[in-house]
Amino acid sequence: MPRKVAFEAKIEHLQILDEKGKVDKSIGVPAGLDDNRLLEMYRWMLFFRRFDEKALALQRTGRLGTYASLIGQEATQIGAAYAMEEQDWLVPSFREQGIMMARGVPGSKIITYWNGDERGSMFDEGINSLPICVPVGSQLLHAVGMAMAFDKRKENRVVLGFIGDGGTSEGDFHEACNFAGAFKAPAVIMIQNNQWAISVPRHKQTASPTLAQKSLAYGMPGLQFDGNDVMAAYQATKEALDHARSGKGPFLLEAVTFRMQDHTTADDATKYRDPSEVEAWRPRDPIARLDAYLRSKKKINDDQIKQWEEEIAVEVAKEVEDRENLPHPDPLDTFRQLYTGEMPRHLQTQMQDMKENLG
Ligand SMILES: Cc1ncc(C[n+]2csc(CCOP(=O)(O)OP(=O)(O)O)c2C)c(N)n1
Ligand SMILES: [Mg+2]
Repeated sequence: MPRKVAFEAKIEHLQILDEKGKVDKSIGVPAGLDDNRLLEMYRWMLFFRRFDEKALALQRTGRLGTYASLIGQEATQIGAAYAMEEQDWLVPSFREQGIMMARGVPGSKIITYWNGDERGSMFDEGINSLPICVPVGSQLLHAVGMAMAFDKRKENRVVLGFIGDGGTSEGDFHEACNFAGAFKAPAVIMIQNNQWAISVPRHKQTASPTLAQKSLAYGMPGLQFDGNDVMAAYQATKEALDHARSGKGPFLLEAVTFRMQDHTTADDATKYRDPSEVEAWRPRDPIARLDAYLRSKKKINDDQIKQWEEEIAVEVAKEVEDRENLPHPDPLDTFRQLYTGEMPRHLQTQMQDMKENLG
């Protein structure tokens, strides 16, 4: 007996700028990305990379606790940053320092955070970003909850929440997606699929051929894009944010990218990852790709890059200096920063105890 189709769907993949830096003519450069903006985005990507290299060097010389590098993932983060509007909120995980900085979080805060200092989680009023979040997946519940609140208050804000490929196996991811779908929350969930979750490869994470298709179970659209293509990252995020902003509910994005470095400085990827895999991704480098495009249009040259490199070296050094010039934290802040409301009695007692022992 013939059966009716109960549900049918497909997941699209978007690429605009190919590995050689050529634009797909059938799509074209996204409206909203003129050459000047593309140059700004290039400079930011270079800044992210140099900032990360500096952070890795600080860690190796004992000046930084630990660090999670975004090298290889610059395009997704800057593309998404440019697609957001001023009033939108960013909810990062722990590898989103690029988009955080592009949204106004000072680099010194990122370094302060990774030094285990809570002042790295305190941002000035007007910076619409939550702090770094290490418990995998938990940040998306905050993201969707915030989006639901903005919706109830009729505020024109969309929340962009980030998660990794590994994070999609957490219950928190599914609960966040379910709430977002059921309540039509103005939220965009961005999965940065960098192919690895510490030592677990993407193919062992889930049997789903794509991560974007997880959207279907929660009644929201999903789109996969080339995460090393800055134009696709911008376009995909823009479409998703527009969708959420217009009251149609959430959107799930999957950026297909690659973690070029170790998971964090506490990891050694050579123990579980074949170096040939890293080499295979090198030609897909997001910065080189935009470089090739802008050179072909004669919008960039070696002199300009050299000037940026010099400026960026000074800017990165300034962020480190700002961090290292901070006065030592008060150990009692450990207690004070846990509660913005009233501190429970048992913690007050412990705090008093510590105060006396500190002398
Ligand atoms: C709830 C929880 N479980 C385990 C960890 C340890 N941990 C930190 S990052 C990570 C893997 C995350 O992989 P993915 O989501 O792909 O993000 P990526 O690190 O690749 O950016 C794990 C297991 C954690 N921080 N939180
Ligand atoms: Mg990952």
